[in-house]
Amino acid sequence: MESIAVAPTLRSNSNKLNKPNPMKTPNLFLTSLAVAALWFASSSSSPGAEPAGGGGLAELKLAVAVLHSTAGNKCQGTVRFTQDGNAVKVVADLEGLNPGQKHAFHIHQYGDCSAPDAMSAGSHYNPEGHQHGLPDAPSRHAGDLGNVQADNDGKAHYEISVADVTIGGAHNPIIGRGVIVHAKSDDGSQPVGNAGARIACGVIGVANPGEKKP
Ligand SMILES: [Cu+2]
Repeated sequence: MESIAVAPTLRSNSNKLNKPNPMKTPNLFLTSLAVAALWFASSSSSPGAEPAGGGGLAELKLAVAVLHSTAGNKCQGTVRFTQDGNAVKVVADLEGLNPGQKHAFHIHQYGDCSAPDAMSAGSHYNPEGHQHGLPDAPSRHAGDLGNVQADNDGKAHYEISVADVTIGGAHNPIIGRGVIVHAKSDDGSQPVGNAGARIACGVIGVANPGEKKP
């Protein structure tokens, strides 16, 4: 997106002096060049230093999201992602849920939990423009992971394997995006399953391969 969008803007800037903030686009362009240079430097100069990510995001096998409660809620937990061939296995361990209740569980578009209600994470991660659905539905968002079932202590262990995303590959990468737990269950209805408020939010990041599950 960057190079395609930026190049025409640079050309037009050189012809039009009244364009607002003419330095902004070149700065962005140089920044992205610098980031790209750093990317190549880090991926070529540290063999073996980071087995899970030394070859770049496309080779990531492990990711993790640490979920923190949103304002007024107490849900928290950890979600681990493992690339397994063409599928990603998702394993969630959560607490602070409503005892005995199902809670919607999604990957959302942005890895931004900054808003107190986590609305900053955007809507469901849906890069292919599908309708919303539960995991067994013929059409669903890539981020539709269904529901977790809380036990009588408000804890949930949930596992699901999904084939329509990758951790950092070319096909619907999830690294850097958000994970949301909702107050209500996902009933599969349009547009987002009637799942209510967001009670926990986390960002999918590169997992420490040495970190063992408790
Ligand atoms: Cu959601």
